[in-house]
Amino acid sequence: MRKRKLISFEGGEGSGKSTQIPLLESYLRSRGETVLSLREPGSTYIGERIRQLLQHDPEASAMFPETELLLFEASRAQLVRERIRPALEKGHWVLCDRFFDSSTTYQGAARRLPLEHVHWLNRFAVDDCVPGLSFFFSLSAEMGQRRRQSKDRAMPDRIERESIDFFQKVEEAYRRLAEENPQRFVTLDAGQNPEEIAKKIREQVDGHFFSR
Ligand code: Z5A
Repeated sequence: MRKRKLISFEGGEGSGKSTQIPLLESYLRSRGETVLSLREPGSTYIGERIRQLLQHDPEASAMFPETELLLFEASRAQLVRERIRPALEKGHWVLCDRFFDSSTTYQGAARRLPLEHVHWLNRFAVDDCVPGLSFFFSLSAEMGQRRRQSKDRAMPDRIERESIDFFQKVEEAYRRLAEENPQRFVTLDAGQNPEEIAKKIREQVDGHFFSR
């Protein structure tokens, strides 16, 4: 079976996902491919409204973890049906800045919601749209926080205000996920320079999608 041309970019905050997505997009376009780059939560009207509520609304600071999970899943369900599945059906590529693994690591591992509920909701939201390849940008939580602070001097959003312990749990959970799913995940050392990481990503994409 041909691999789904859906690639997710996962990892902690500041790990370099948003830097790499446009580089892979340009590479794929240079090969004549049509590419759609998306982010989670967001990338639909409904998803962007949910993003605002989840991250930036000062009145939403008392959100319960269960509510948070359901809002991420609602944004995802909309994104899959409105944009991801139609693009894949046309044979286009979809690059996603975070996808359902973020709910497993942030809401499951760090917020300690029952993993069986998180997995069930992930499946309900994405249906058959599972990535053909997922990159995990591995970086210490401390380094990620420093990078994020140097990029964005605005007030941290609701999730960015969590403790370093929270982000360490996220990083550990990603490591476990990548180990448990070696057929889908490629772990990248996100401490390397951006050009080196971009080269590794291109090599992996070539190997997974173009060399068979
Ligand atoms: N979340 C959740 O809890 N559950 C879910 O299901 C989903 C999401 C889908 C969305 O965050 C938040 O929602 C996120 C998880 C949660 N919260 N946190 N924390 P977002 O979209 O607002 O932001 P983010 O995904 O966390 O990404 P980010 O902070 O924008 O970081 P990034 O995209 O991984 O990194 P970057 O912007 O490419 O790079 C950060 C800085 O480092 C920047 O100045 C770069 O120039 C620099 N950089 C990048 N690469 C390098 C290298 N290789 N070396 C040195 N410096 C670099």
